Amino acid sequence: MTDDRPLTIALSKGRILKDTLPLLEAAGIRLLEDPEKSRKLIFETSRADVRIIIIRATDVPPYVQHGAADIGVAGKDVLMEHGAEGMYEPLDLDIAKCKLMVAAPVDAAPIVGRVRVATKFVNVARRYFAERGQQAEVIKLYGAMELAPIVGLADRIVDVVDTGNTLRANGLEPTELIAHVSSRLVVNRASMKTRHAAIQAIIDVLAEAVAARQ
Ligand code: PRT
Ligand code: MG
Repeated sequence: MTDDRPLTIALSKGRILKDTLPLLEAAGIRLLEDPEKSRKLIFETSRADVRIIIIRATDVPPYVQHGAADIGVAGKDVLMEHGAEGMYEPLDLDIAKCKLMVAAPVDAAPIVGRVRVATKFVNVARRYFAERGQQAEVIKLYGAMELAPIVGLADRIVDVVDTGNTLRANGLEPTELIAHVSSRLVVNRASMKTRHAAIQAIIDVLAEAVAARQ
């Protein structure tokens, strides 16, 4: 089966876009304008058969899962939270690295009984504390998790940490590592069959570009 629609790649602005563009260049895919300076959401590329859509980082998995994008780049944190249904994860791009961690106020006392956890990663947090047999009340937030322990909304937070500066600036410290995080190439399962040659060629070139950077 052939498909004449352009191959659609879903990216998010910020660190993922910045670190993915040089890898895509190796595959001959260059953006014709800078998304960071545009309000457009769909961008043509130097390849007539490839377009790039720019969406929120957390929206990349649903777009790829449902086939609105054939390929996407998403952090492992976002993939762990969303689940991998309908997608392959063929390549670790080794970019946008960080850690998913539990953090607590500096020198906090151990929690006896139920711990209150503020996070945007509610599924990851529920799974993590359940696996350890610790009762947890998980409170969904959309940002500024670091504030929650300061104002008494939660005892702990679960968030991604890079330098740890944001935690430190708010009197918190990382206490437990949940997972090492980097960004992954994800591919819609149906696209992988119907557009196999085009997609496999991109995976292969990206894999080479990633290896060349190590
Ligand atoms: O920003 P938006 O709400 O649109 O979505 P997002 O935060 O999910 O997107 P974005 O672009 O900020 O992050 C995309 C992906 O980059 C994440 O899903 C992670 O996989 C990865 N990544 C790598 C990070 C960081 N490093 C990181 N440091 N994502 C977020 N941060 C945050 C962190 O939570 C902290 O608040 O940056 C802040 C600074 O971190 P420190 O530890 O260096 O102070
Ligand atoms: Mg962000």
